[in-house]
Amino acid sequence: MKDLLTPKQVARCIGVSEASLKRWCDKGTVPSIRTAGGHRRLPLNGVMQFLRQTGYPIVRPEILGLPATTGRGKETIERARSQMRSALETGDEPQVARMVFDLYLARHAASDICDQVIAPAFLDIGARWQHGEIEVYEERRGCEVCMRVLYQLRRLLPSLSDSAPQAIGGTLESDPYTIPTLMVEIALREAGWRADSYGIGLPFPTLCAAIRAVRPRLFWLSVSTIASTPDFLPAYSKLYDTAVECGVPVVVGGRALTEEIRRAIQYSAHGDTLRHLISFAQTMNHRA
Ligand code: B12
Repeated sequence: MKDLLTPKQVARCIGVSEASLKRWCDKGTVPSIRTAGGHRRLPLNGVMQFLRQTGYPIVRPEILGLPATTGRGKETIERARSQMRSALETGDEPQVARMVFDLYLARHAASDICDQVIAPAFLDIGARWQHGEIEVYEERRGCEVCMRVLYQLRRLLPSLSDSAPQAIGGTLESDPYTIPTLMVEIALREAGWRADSYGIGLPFPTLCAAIRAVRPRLFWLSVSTIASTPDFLPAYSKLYDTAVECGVPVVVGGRALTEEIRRAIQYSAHGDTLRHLISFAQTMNHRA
């Protein structure tokens, strides 16, 4: 995937003349910039947003770095949900990518694709691993495929404004789950936040240090597993106090935050899904 495209490439991709494409650039219908030499260049994410809004059919998706079959049919959440598990289990990256990008082009939010298609597929994969129906390598390979496709999706999101509010987050020490925290980053970026996941396995003290140094407008914690509840509770409490001291709201979510744990901790918001997170983040952004 190249991040800047020429008018000729985009024209070939959607089957229109280069002259029409250049005209659209000049009218601002498609976002474009000029090189130092005066040539028009189109940012990939701007082209993607144009295609989403206009529904222009993609004739040559490979020019945008998308799988060759992208845009050949109308993908629905229901159909993708039933096919995603097997595509992930078999490591069929082009198929996973095609489903994700077709849904995105059909104007489904990236956060809904994560909540309603990818997360349920992994729930099934986990159950099938538990029952000995698939091998560990199949699950692990599916995670790698998913991460690569999510990073591609992230590059297609609209550009963020300089005044976008900042959000940071990640997972705790002993929590190796990479997918949910990346999904949170994508969901917040889609909602107009300058969101950065600091990754997995972060000790509590370093998260406190990050909150103090960065002072983001929002901090998230994705909790998929808790190694020891007696250790977690006081350490989390210190983290929350640090955030309050710095005026930073803490949003928590993830499979390990059972009702029992949630009753024992404080937080600004909890979400079962990315959609919950976005609802909260939108109310915060309006107060900016
Ligand atoms: C992939 C996977 C792994 C991989 C992860 C690799 C990676 N790169 O991330 C690895 C190999 C690390 C792994 C290890 C283990 N795993 Co595992 N794993 C899974 C699996 C299949 C998918 C997890 C996943 O990423 N799902 C996709 C995400 C996106 O879904 P999600 O977490 O639900 O997130 C959604 C919401 O929770 C929410 N959300 C999440 N974070 C946040 C944050 C905020 C702020 C908000 C608002 C919302 C939010 O939004 C997300 C999108 O909708 C799950 C099955 C399952 N139930 O999901 C098992 C599962 C969690 N694993 C399990 C087990 C048993 C293990 C191991 C013990 C296996 C072993 N014997 O070694 C180890 C333990 C590791 C540890 N230290 O805890 C069990 C847990 C059972 C239990 N009750 O605790 C499960 C449920 C499988 C099963 N059915 O048995 N695992």
